[in-house]
Order: sequence, then structure tokens, then C-alpha cells
Amino acid sequence: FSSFSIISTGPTSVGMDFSLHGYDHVYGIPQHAETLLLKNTSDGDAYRLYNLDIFGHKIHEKIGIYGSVPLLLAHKPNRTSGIFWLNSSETLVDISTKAVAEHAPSRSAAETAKQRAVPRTDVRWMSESGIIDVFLLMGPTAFDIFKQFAQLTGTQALPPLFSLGYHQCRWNYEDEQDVKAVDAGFDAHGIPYDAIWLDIEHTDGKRYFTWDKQKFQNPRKMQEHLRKKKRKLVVIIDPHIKVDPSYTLYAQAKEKGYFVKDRNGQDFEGISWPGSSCYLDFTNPEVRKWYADQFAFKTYKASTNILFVWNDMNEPSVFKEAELTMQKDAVHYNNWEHREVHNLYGFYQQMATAEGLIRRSSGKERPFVLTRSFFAGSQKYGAVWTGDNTAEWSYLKISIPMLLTINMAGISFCGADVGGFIGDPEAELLVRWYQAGAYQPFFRGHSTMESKRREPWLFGEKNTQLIRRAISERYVLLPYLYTLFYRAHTAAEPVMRCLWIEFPGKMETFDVENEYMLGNALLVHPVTEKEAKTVTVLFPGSEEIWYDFRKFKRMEDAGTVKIPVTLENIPVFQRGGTVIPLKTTAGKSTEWMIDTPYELHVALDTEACAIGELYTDDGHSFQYLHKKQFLYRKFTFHKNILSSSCVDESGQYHTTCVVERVIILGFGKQPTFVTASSKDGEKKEVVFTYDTKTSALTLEKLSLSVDADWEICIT
Ligand code: MIG
Repeated sequence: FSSFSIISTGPTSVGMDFSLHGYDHVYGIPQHAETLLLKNTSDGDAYRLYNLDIFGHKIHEKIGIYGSVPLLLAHKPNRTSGIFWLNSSETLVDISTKAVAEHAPSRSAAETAKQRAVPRTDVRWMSESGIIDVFLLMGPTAFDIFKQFAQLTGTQALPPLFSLGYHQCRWNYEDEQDVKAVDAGFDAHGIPYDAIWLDIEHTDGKRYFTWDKQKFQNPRKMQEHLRKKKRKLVVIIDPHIKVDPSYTLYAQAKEKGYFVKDRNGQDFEGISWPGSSCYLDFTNPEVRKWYADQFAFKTYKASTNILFVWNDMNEPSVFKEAELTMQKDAVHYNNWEHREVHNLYGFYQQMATAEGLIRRSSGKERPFVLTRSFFAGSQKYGAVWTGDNTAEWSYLKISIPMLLTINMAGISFCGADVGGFIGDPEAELLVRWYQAGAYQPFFRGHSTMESKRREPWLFGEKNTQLIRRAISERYVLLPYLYTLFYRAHTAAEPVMRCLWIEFPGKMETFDVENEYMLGNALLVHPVTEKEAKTVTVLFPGSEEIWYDFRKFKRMEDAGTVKIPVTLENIPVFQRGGTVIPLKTTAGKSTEWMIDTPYELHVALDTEACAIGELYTDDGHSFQYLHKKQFLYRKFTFHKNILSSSCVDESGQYHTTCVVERVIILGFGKQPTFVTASSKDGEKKEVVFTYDTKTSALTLEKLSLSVDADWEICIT
């Protein structure tokens, strides 16, 4: 730490070495624009965990960007371990993987000791200050690690359903007319979306919680317009507060002493978008409470309950300071130096914001808050995104390992700016990014000021159609995605999983980062090369069966397979043995789809069995928690019977929504007769079609309630 300047309390430095015996694959410690598999750092930079705003950040660097989670996972066949180094000051992680000679004990003195080379990974954690507070997570499976980590840091908040839809953002949607026009554009082009976003220019001179009076003359009316369209508004609220005594927020915070102080005890002043700014001290619980109160409808003028929030610049980003962040000797609540809590600053802002949104609804409604900076536990408060990426193929490619790593660290709800924030994507890249984003947890198109407008319909009819198709696939998939989020919320299972998490014994999966599993049932392989004609897909597990998710055909070859691709879509496969709940069609937004019927895709495994789940509730309130208003159902296919049963009897939710269609993939032969029977004994004959080419059996016009037990028998 010789490069640290000695100031005030100064750095103290703590560190510790760990040897992971038998392991040569380590993962985790987001956020870096780096590969999934952590690299040996002995001949270069250590991985750094220090939240920074790095505009136009490069790829394959060990410098930390925006957020950090000091959790490292190590994996070897059928065994996973974890190290959670709980320290929020600047941290470096050195990794050294080597083969070491291990001596097998010799049985007799005469026999020479046998030697064999076994892998070992040495991990050195070094933090600038604080204490050593470290947790060794024993697994033994990856899913055990996720649960153990969740016991310490919490699970993913259950997102309101709308927030799993598509988000349309730009720096900036200029004014009310612009917002209305973009909103109308989605309808005119038949593209679903759920939320339109306003960046910093919507405010009165970057005074957050206010509106630019010229551009947004009637923000309430604009929100009513969106509400009628069953859509939401998300606005940006940054942590820096403009130094302006006539700005109520500033005046109040100043008077109450709620800003971070400099080493001389004065309010720390830095430069940001509003010019000279002070920074709220979110580490102080009293400040968080006060901040949460700013979201009350009567305090936040012209805000309504369809308005949700985006926290940016909360590393914190401070222009003109060293590394564009706050000085380390700035002073927080209880005299903590900034260096001690740096990586927690954004975490606490998102916590306070989420609390504010909950409180404005008197505890009834789930919040949605997107944050750029994050720390271990941020999953409890909402979503994160990977910050300012660039509109280049390489950034689309690296977004996959980045999101997989964030998921591994407990934060399932994450995404990268679709299209790339900086620059202008060519149409093909934009289409490919939409196709990838549609199968990732947080799905938002966003672009910087200097870039050309890129709403989905601005690239010609053909590309509009491709993007419409990608977004529509997302909407149809929402019941599955929402169910995965429920599992993340209740059982700490990541939504987006690198392959080895699902196939822990298959070494060929350990470094795969160009494809992933969405839940346990979908294998997704985004196309990240320009003009790709084929992609090479690894189908993990020789005993698995995989089906083309759209054409229902069973994949003939196993292992590594070259798959032809067109611009139409990216390869997605359903794993044999799973049932995926879908909606039959996409609607204009999630709220338009409440009554849209379900469709089940039942993919049979080698035993002709399959199992899957569906979780549903009102999609926006905490009633699922407080009143147990939810449905948690299970679908089982066994011995030619598909049955619907209840997973959690404690939950009840009334819905008129029905299962309309069931498609069974890999069904051996043309059936003669299909009947559906409900629990009360009512039996009816089912219309079916069997496709001999794909072996897909389609059952139609079922009209079976989702909230009741039933059986479909195939003979
Ligand atoms: O320094 O609010 O990452 O998404 O559009 C730029 C303007 C500040 C950075 C965010 C980006 C956002 C932009 N912000």
C-alpha cells in the first residue's frame, strides 16, 4: 500500500492468505469487466474492489468498477467453497493458481513416497483498513454456498412484475411530448414495454426530487397518461445535492448536518452535475430515514405511485477528485473515515431509496430501485446494472461473464445497457443485444446523450420486427422468470447461472462464459459475433436431452455442436426433465397480460419424466408475504400423466387465469386418447395434435385453472 498517501488516521491495512487445496478454478469478486474464471494475478495487477465511476471503462482490466462484492467461490468437480471477506474499504485480491507436488504417505520405509501434482489456488486478501472479518463458506455444493451467503447478506428482493418487463431509457427523454411520443411508438410498432425512464435533465438544474418546469410542465398528467397505458415511469435520483440554500433538500440537510464532512469538519463539497455539491451521508441511519421520507407523495411534488427510482453516481462519483471519487479522509457518521465505508456508500443510498418507496405506500407496495454502485447484500434492495458500457461487440460479449459473476455474488437482478451506452451500435449489434438481454434478468435499453436516437423502430422494418420478436419472447417467458425470482427470493438460487453451477461435475463447463443457464431449464447462447453464421454450443451432461426451445426438436448431437444461426434469434434450448410455464402471447405491458392464459412446455428426459414450477401473485404488493396471497404450483409429468399440484399449501391467490395449451416435447408416439380431469372428478376429452417430425404433442383449448389440481392422461 505504498501508494496510499498518509492522511488523517491513514491506512492501517489488514490482510490474510488462504490456500484452496485441490482447486484451480475460482470465480466471483465482482465487479470487473473480466472473464468468468478469475485469472492468475502473479504477473500483473491484483483484482481491485473499489467502487469507481469509470466512463468508457476498458475490458479485461482488474480495476474495480461501480460495485463490489468481496465473495470468492472456488470450484472443483462436485465441491464448491467460498470466502466472504467482509470489508468495505479498498481491497485487493491476489490469485495464484499452481500445481503442487503432494506426497502420498509411503507404506514402508523401503517404498519411496509417491508424488502427484495437485492444483492449489492461493488467495491473498488485502484491505486498506478495518478488521479481519472473514467467513469461510463450506458448501459443499454451489447452491449451499448461495444459501450460506444469503444467511449473512440476505436474499434477492422479489421484484414487482413490471420491472421484469422491458425498460426504455435514454439520456435523455427530453420532455413530456418526447415521453408520450416514445410511448406511442411502442404501441404503433406493436412492441411491449413496461417503463420509460427519465435521466438527470428532467430535473430543475439537477436538483433531484424536482422537475424542469419548462420541459415537464405537468408531470402528474404525464404519469396519468402512462398509468392509463398500464406503464411506469422511472426517474433518476443521484446522491449529490446541489449547493443552493434555496433548494429545500440542501437547506434541510445542511441545517441537520446530514452531509459527509471534510477532514476539517466542514461539509465536504465536490463537483458533480449540478456544479458544487454536497453528499448525503447515507451511512447515518437518521439520514436514511429522512431521505426515505423525501419519497412521500406529498413531499416529492408530482410523484405518483407509478414512479420508481434509479440511483446513479453513488460510488460516489465526484468530478475532479482523485479517481473521480470522494477523498478517503472525508468523515462520515460516528467519525468513520470515508476509506472505511467507501464500498458501502451506494448500498446505503439504495437501501434508503427502497425504504422510501415502501414507506410512501404505507408498507404495502414492493419498491423498484436500480443502483449503479453496490456491495454484498444489495440484492435486498433491488437491481443493479453494469454501468457505462460501449456499443461494441466485445462489450456485448463481456456482459455475459459480468452478469454471471454478479449473480454468483447474490445479486440476481442485474443487467447491462442493451445496445451499449456509449456510441452508436450498428443495427445488427443492437438486434443481437436485444436478443441476449431478453434472456437476462434486468432488461433495459439505454444510451448516452451524444449517441443517435435508437428506439427499436428506427432501424428499418426488418430490424424492428427482429427486436419486437426478441422483446415479445421475453414477455412470453415472464411466468418462468418470475418463478425463478421467487426461488432467488426464498431459496437464494441465482436466476442466471454459469454452466458449472448446474453441472458441477462436468469439467468442460468450468470456463464456459459464452452461454449460460436461465434457471435450471433453459440454456441460452447469445450471438456475440458480427455476421455469425454458426455458433458453437456446448450441451453439458452426456445424460441430458436438449430441445430447441422454439422448434421443439430434440437436439441429436451431444457435447460441442456447431449450430447454424440466422438473424431471427439466438439459440435457446430447453433441458429434458423440465416444465417451463409461459404466457400464450405477449401484451403491451405486463399489466395488459394479467389474464393472458398460460402455456406449459414439458420437455421429457430419458425416463420420459419432467417437473417444473409456477409462482404467481398480484405482482406488485407485499400481500404474498403478509397475507400469503400467492400460488405456488408444481407440474409433474410421469407415466404419461401430467399433473398440477400445490407446492406450498399456505399460499392462496385467486386468479381466473387458465392453462390453455400444453406442449410435450420428446413424446414417443402418436397418442390415441387424451383426457383432462379436475379434482372434483370432472373429465373431458382433449384436442391434440402430434408432430411426427419433432415428436411434439400439443394439447389445446384446455382451460384448466392454475389454482386447482388437475391431471392430463395420455393413452
Ligand atoms: O456521468 O445520468 O451510468 O446511465 O445516463 C454520466 C447520466 C452520468 C452515468 C450513468 C448513465 C446515465 C448518466 N450517468
